[in-house]
Amino acid sequence: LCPPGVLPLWCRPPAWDRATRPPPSPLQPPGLPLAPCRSFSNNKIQVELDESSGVAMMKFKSPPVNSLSLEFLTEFSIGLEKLENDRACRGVIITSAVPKIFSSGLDITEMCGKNTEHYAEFWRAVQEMWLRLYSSNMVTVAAVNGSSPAGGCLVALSCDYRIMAENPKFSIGLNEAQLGIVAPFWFKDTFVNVVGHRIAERSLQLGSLYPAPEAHRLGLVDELVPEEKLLEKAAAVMAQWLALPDHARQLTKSMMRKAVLDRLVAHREEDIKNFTTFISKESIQKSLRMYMEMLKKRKS
Ligand code: CO8
Repeated sequence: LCPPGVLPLWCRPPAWDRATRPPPSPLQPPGLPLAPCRSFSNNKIQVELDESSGVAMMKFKSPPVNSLSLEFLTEFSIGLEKLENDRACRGVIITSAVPKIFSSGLDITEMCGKNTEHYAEFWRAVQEMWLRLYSSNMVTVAAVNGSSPAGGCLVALSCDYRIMAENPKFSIGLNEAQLGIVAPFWFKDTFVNVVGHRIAERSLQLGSLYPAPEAHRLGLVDELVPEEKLLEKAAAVMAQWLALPDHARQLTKSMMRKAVLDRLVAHREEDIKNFTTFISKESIQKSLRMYMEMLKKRKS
């Protein structure tokens, strides 16, 4: 049985089944063979797998801000599982179809004013997404083409390589402390594994969001490129990583990440309990409500 938040294979949306090849683009010169491409889509995420290169492009398309709702997380995990089990797929580039936003992180409305059963289901879906992404055998490249706070940053941190658009208006970081909440140990572990203990400790305590150039300086992202070159660069990096034999790269990745993954797997139920207890506190609910109001005020 699948845990709540993850749909069992037999009741997954038919849209995720093998789609027929899209009609030829009007730009495609007549007579030229089409690159074999399969696309899967739902109302949150679009995936296109180029079978000739073995690379999938996963685009978040949940406006206005690609917030990671229960539905989004469920579709994300399904998409990753589907690609993972597809022998034609060796790597995935994760990016956004929403201008200026990669992902605004966990959907705060899922953590506000709901009951404990809902919080538990939501948190299990967050864990599931991270476990799948962080442990993926595929090469995972984040093409961060917009702001990426908190859970959005976690998605990027969980990939093998991060390339960000060099726009200083785009920021990234684990800003949980600014919301009056605490990033769980596995967010922290993932962050430490990328930037090191000192930078992670300071950034987590201050809930720092870094503009792209600063994020690059700190090693939070590996490369900055002009936005229009982002996907081209991601494809080039992917080709470089895929040039190595899969088994050696996969075993190395597993060796580097296993301890952190095992820690959550061993404490999964306890982590869900901690989350539901923490998020149900009236003081925490109040902080989240105030934060949402601040977002709305800032807008008007
Ligand atoms: N969840 C839900 N709704 C959101 C979120 C979110 N994370 N982010 C933005 N929205 C909503 C806004 O409230 C607004 O709603 P409405 O249109 O109804 O007023 C709409 O999306 C558009 O937002 P903005 O107008 O702010 O859009 P901008 O393009 O100006 O800015 C930003 C986009 C930069 C993403 C901005 O919205 C922002 O900073 N959002 C907050 C991001 C954030 O702080 N996320 C943290 C979420 S918590 C998390 O991911 C980890 C939690 C770990 C849990 C640990 C617990 C123990």
